[in-house]
Amino acid sequence: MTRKERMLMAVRGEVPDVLPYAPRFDLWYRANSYLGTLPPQHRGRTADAIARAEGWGLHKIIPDFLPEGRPEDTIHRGIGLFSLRENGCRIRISPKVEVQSRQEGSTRHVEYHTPLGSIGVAEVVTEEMRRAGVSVTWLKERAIKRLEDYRVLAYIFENIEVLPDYARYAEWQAEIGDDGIACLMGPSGASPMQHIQRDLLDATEFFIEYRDHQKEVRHLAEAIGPVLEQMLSVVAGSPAEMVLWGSNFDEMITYAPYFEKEILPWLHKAGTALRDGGKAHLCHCDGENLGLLDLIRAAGIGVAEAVCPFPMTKVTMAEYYRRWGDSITIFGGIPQSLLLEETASEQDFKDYLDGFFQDIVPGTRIIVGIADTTPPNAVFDRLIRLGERVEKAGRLPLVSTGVYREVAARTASVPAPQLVADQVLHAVQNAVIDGDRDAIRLHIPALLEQGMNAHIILHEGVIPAMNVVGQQFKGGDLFIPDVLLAARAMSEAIRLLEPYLSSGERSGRGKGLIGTVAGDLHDIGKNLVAAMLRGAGLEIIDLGANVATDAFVEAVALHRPNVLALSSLLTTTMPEMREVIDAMKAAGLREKVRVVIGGAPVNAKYAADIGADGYAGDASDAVSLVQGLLAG
Ligand code: B1M
Repeated sequence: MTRKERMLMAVRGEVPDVLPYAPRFDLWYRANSYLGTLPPQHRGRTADAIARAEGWGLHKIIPDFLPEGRPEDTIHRGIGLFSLRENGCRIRISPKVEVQSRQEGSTRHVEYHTPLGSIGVAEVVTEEMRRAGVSVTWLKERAIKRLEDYRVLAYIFENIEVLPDYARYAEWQAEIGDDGIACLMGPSGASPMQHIQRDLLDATEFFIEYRDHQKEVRHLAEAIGPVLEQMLSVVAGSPAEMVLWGSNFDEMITYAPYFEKEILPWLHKAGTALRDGGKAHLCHCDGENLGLLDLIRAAGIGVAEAVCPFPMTKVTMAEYYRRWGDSITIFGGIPQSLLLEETASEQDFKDYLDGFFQDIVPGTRIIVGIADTTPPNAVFDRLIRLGERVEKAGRLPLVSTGVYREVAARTASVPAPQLVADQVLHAVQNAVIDGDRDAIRLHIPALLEQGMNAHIILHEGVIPAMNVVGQQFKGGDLFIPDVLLAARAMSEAIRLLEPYLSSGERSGRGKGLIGTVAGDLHDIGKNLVAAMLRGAGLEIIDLGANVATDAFVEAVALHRPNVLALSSLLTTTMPEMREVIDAMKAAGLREKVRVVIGGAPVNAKYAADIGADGYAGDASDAVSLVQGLLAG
């Protein structure tokens, strides 16, 4: 049986002889080949040649978005469209839209000029990104920057044609041959709204725009819809066996009500067209899926790829298999943290695998893979041993020894929200909780005019309401947009109350600097923490993402903050936090500022190890932590 046949059988829910194994290691390969640090036995080999030499299936789901020598394939990356061979289609824009591009150093600028106006995007790939193995440019300047950009973009999308390009796809399919499934790549967002969210707006800005400018956002989504329809008909009619339609679902970013409203209907639509075209429908489910398990199942997808279980997320492999295993093929299951010495000892690695083979009994609908991909500093030997283990213990059907791991607790129990009973403050509290800045502008001046003390409005109205928001977010009852809008309403309240507060109270809440460390572009969590800290009355200077160590040190010297908050979402960038702390020591600044850290891969122990003053697991804990440190 070929590797491809095994995988296809798993996709169809049939029972191959042995579990298929197709590890994704593009990031690892690109970084190590760029740095000349591939293992000696694999020097000079392509990634596919390495997989073949090791006897693994080829993981052909996520393309390389930086193809050598074909810039035209990625020219529309800034508006979320690609014409790669893996797409099986080509994007053609009508001559009514003039497209200009220019390269300046590591940055490519692309401008679209239409009769309704112009928009521009800028994307960058730096030396540092190449060293980290990154395979897609970073959008430094997004397409939507002003309200008028919505209608310009709508015009552009109304003038797009999606043409089949099956010949190049078929060549690629033939290169892969019997060693893997050439998964054709549909659009990056599963639906028009997710397309806007992922590609056209800054990740955090989207949540605000989605609430503040519903009409414009919806109008643009309506213009994108027909382009996705065209794409669906092209991919459904293609020679592919499997199609990727839908990526990066995450219970916070594509939170359940949003997923249900904006994504689910398109997954149904795509699923129906793909099934009619005889194709398996695959989604790249690399995020935190606990709050989305039932919705993803209801979407009727065939394959969930990059499934990343506990300990990197809250859902154990056993739970995934129990909830999805009868209808969805799970491709993944090995969290990448298992491949790193820093986060998993040899014993942890072995224990995980022992449990894994029990969690997936009888082993149907499983393709063993890495979620999401192998990091550059992974212990390569673990990929090899994993392959050997699958070969040895993966004869199907698997037999149970009765081990079952429960799903991890969602969060610590959330105390019931406490609000003061005072009727006159209710309106202010509700305005904060509802994120209603206009209501704040109405109620606070009215209360001040009635003679209410600003200190009472702040401490008995505004701050308790923000605490409620933090608790409800933690408990999963409020979502990211709610928190961002509440924090914005709270900042407005503080601005209005400021002149009436005592000078001690005005200056006493403190100043903070925040940023995501070098090499790390994840900024949604950091932005949330910044918003909550602002909401709690701190003056926050946000240095952004991918902040160099020197830039942190210079900013501390310049702004003299009370607190420096560092965020990191990648195991590979965690060490940057220690670098920042060490550099501050060297500059004689460490004693002058409290350093706090957060982000998915770090914890309290790590904070202590690197000499930070504290760790917070989420945005509301960050507020309590910082307030505690400032009070102490
Ligand atoms: Co990426 N990504 N990503 N990604 N991404 C993760 C983090 C990953 C866990 C996915 C996975 O493997 N399942 C994985 C990291 C694995 C690891 O190293 N441990 C990963 C990877 C591998 C990558 C790339 C390398 C993928 C690739 O190229 N193959 C690449 C790296 C790019 C780079 O940074 N150089 C990459 C890219 C991206 C996107 C650009 C597509 C996008 C980021 C968009 C953006 O931020 N502007 C993205 C996303 C969205 C994710 C997931 C799906 C979601 C992250 C998120 O925003 N969550 C994520 C999967 C996951 O986390 N399970 C994943 C919502 C947010 C509110 O939560 O950020 O955790 P979070 O923040 C929380 C807390 O952590 C805490 O409070 C926040 C609010 O409660 N917190 C702090 C955060 N910072 C704090 C600071 C504090 C205190 C608390 O200071 C005191």
